[in-house]
This record gives sequence, structure tokens and C-alpha cells, in this order.
Amino acid sequence: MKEFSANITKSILTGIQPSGVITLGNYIGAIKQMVRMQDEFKSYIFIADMHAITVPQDPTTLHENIRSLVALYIACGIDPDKNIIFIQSENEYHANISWLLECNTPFGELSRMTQFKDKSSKNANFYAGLFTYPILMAADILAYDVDYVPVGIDQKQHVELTRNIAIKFNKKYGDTFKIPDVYITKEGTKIMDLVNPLKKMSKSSENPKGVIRILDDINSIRKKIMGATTDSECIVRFDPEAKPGISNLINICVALTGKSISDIETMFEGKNYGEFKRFVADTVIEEISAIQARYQKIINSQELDKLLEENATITRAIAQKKFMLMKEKMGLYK
Ligand code: ATP
Ligand code: LTN
Repeated sequence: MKEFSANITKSILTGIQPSGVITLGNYIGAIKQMVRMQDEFKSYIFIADMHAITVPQDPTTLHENIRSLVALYIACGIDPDKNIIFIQSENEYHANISWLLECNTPFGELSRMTQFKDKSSKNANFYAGLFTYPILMAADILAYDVDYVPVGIDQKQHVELTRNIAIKFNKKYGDTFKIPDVYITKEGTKIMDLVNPLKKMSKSSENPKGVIRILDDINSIRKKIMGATTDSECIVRFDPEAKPGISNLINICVALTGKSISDIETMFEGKNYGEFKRFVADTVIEEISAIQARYQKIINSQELDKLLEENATITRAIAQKKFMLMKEKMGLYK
């Protein structure tokens, strides 16, 4: 059975929605950071599939994306021996805890969540789960008594709600939850869309030419990079305002090679954009093909099933204990 190293004392938990195949932007901006954190914290990383269904999903695609995301994380360097990687819906106690928390969350406070206001204003036919989503997130977090919750700034309000729910619950029923702190993941380099470099590269983008997905075929990755929007200056120079396309390609190189911006500028002094793009494509392809090779070994392996089963058992036991404690505190039948 997996155990965290004894000299690591602080814990983190974070969830990722399986809303599509991850992009080069997700890899550079989020996953590489998680890989760096895994030596410092006990890390619970889960696939938030129950959060994903708060908006309509195609069941077949969703099903594939869940397992694929687990395999991709491991292929990208998230070490299953250092992290507990699990699937949210495999642990029914998240939903059970969520219900008990729903009955302890003021409606007014939940109504202030800006993500709900944004998402519900875009489509009038939304479901109740979109509204109660932050309480499920509170359940995910509070079940594990973690110290920190690493999230992007857009999720900060949900973690603050989690803290408020936990503080009030502890006051009302006695000590039940550890109060977690939000850990705002420092904005890694933001990778931009290759066709429109003024827009973030995003999983849900409509134009596939601007987005590199980690599972894209290698030839199409090369084509996308060779076709990336640039400018007419023909000098490889970092200037995000005047030259967003070239600066984005420089950022990709910096993130993947560890070279500095000026190293890259010097390397391509007097050379044309074609040569620079070939270098970018080679660099990206080298990194992505290594990930894809590892992914292919993992995706259909029985070890992956075993890992997910084992981690479901571990996390179920932890969350069940918290659920039983909550039931007892709230006076439910035990
Ligand atoms: P969606 O299109 O579904 O909104 P997304 O690709 O924008 O998805 P998120 O799921 O919102 O990505 O974010 C997952 C993580 O990846 C976050 O930590 C976020 O900061 C990071 N991330 C997303 N896009 C980029 C990007 N283009 N550059 C750097 N980091 C990114
Ligand atoms: N809502 C988050 C995903 C998420 C999460 C969590 C993050 C679900 N439960 C618990 C941290 C902790 C998102 O959409 N990125």
C-alpha cells in the first residue's frame, strides 16, 4: 500500500476536469509545476469527472477522457509513487459529504459565486449541479484535511467558500475539519494560440490549428508550428506587444529547453523565421513524443487499473472516515 515519505508533512489536493485532451499550454503552465511540487508535498491529485458533468458532456468522450487524463498525467511526469492519483466518481463519499455540506451552506453565500454567474449567463438551460458545484469542491477538499489547495485564480473564491463552510461547521458541531489555505499557482508562462497569439491556447478552442494537444499526431504538430502566425520583421526578438507570435514561440522554447530568452535570440541572430520555427517544432516534438511513448505504454496497462483501484480504496477509506464523523456530529443515524 502506498505511503507518503515520512519527512514530507504538508499536504495538497487538487482536481482537474477531464474536459478535453490537455494542451501544450496546460503542460507548460500547470503540469510542469505539479511535477515540481511533488517532492515537497503529500499530493492528492484527482480527475474531477463529477465536476465535468455540471455542463453537458458526451458520455463516450467523457469516459475516454477520464482514463486518458490519468495516463497523461503520469506520462507527463506526475509520479504515481509520490502522488495519490484518483478518479472523483470512484469515491462515492465525495457526493455523500457534499450533501451534508449543502445542508450547511447558506444559499446567499453560494449565490455570490462569480463562476456560476458567468457560466449560467452564457446558457439559460443550466442544471442545478452548476450551482452546487462549489459545495462538491468543498467536499473534495475537506474530506482529506489538506493544508493547501493549489488552484488558478479563477478558483480562489471556491476555496474561500470552502474555508467559510468548514469554519462554520467546526463552530456549530465541534472540531471536524482542518481549515485549508488556498495556494495560488503562480501564473507560469501563458502559452498563446498559434493562429491568434493574442488569445490563450485553450483546450476548448474552436480552431484546432492554433492549439497543440499532447496527443496530436507528430506531423500535425510540425504543420501547426510551421504555420504559426508571426510578423513581417523577420528578426527573432522577444517583444510580446509588438511581436506576440514570435514571443509566444520563444516562450515555448524557454519553457521546454531551460534556455533564456536572450540565449534563443542569440541563437537565431541573422536567421530566418523558417529556421526558428523548425527549431521550435523539433523541440516541442522531442518533448511530446517522449510523453506519447510513455502514454502508449500506460493507457492500456493493467497497472493503471491496479493503481486506480488501489487509490480508490485508499481515498475511500479516508473520506468514509470523515463522512462518518460528520454524520455523528450532525446527529444522523450511525
Ligand atoms: P478550458 O478551455 O476548458 O477552459 P483550459 O485549457 O483553458 O481549459 P483549464 O482547465 O482552465 O485550461 O486550466 C488547467 C490548468 O492549465 C490551469 O492551471 C491553467 O492555469 C493552466 N493553463 C491553461 N491554459 C494555459 C495556457 N495557455 N498557458 C499556460 N497555462 C495554462
Ligand atoms: N473546480 C476546479 C476543479 C476542482 C478542484 C477541486 C480543484 C474540483 N474539485 C478541489 C481543487 C480542489 C476546476 O475547474 N479547475
